[in-house]
Amino acid sequence: MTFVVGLDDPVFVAGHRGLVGSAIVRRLEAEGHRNVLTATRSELDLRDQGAVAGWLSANQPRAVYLVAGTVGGILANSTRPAEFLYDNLMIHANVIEAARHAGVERLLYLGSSCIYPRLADQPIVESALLTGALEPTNEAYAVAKIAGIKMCDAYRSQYGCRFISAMPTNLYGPNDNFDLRSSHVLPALIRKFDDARRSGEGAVTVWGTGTPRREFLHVDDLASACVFLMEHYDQPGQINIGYGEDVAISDLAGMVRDVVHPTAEIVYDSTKPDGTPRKLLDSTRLQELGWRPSIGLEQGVASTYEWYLQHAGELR
Ligand code: GFB
Repeated sequence: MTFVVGLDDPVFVAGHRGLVGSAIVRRLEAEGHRNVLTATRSELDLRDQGAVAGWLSANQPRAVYLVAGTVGGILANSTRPAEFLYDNLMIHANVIEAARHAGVERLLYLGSSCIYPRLADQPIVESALLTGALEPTNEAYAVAKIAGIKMCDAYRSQYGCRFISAMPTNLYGPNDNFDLRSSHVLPALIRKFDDARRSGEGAVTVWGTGTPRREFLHVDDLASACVFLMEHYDQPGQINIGYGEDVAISDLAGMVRDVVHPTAEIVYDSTKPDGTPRKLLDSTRLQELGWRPSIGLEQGVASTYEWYLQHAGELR
């Protein structure tokens, strides 16, 4: 049941400017794909139903990577729930419906590990979906993401669309968001330690208690998993994409400190939320299909910091 996407076949990456979309474009181009379709936000607002329908009908992609969305870290999620719900629901609904009408043969929809219950058994298996209450700090985003999974499944069962859903763990890498108001923890820590190093500051503040555990996957590994799944996976329900190990936020902070500003002291701000205590994915199903990650966290932190140093000027 391998799905072969020819090197000249049109493939649409929705969300190509983001962390994930840019990595998928890099991956497809590295594999020799010559017809990767993209559209900037000013060219195509994915929340605009008519525009999305027109664009897909005109461009006729064979395959779609639906990796666009309004995303952010714990603070952005908890303070902008309306945007996280509206933008993501509209984007998923518009692209999935337009893909059906345009006769798209395969679509990969990307969610997030926050779809699982806050206190799910660890590591989290796919069948834990909708078995318990969500983490309040990201409930809006999770509800939108769950709706996307259910849309793919509903379009598969009612219309026969071969649309799949994949749920990645926490991601990081080049083209991440380093804005401290909206970023995830790993780019935030790189930025905070680098700012402190540059200004001669001796202490760096880490939000929460440092005890929550998170699993981090480099986005180049994620892109390789997405391309692999597009070609080798065709089932309803979501499939997890994880690294296989997690670390405490305090361990991550120590790791970033050692790379960026080794003499800095770490201070915890427990007035900031911890979020979910742990979310380690069980990625057995993906491993059984034959995919494995290749970039370890220490190596990934070091290379992401290198990228940040090269681009810090543009990001400030
Ligand atoms: O990465 P993060 O924002 O998202 O936070 P979640 C992970 C942990 O790192 C939390 C702590 O316990 C934060 O309190 N942390 C420490 C920090 N210092 C910082 C900092 O400077 N910035 C940030 N952002 N965190 C998000 C969800 O949850 O993960 C989304 O809100 C999505 O919906 C995404 O699922 C993958 O892992 O808590």
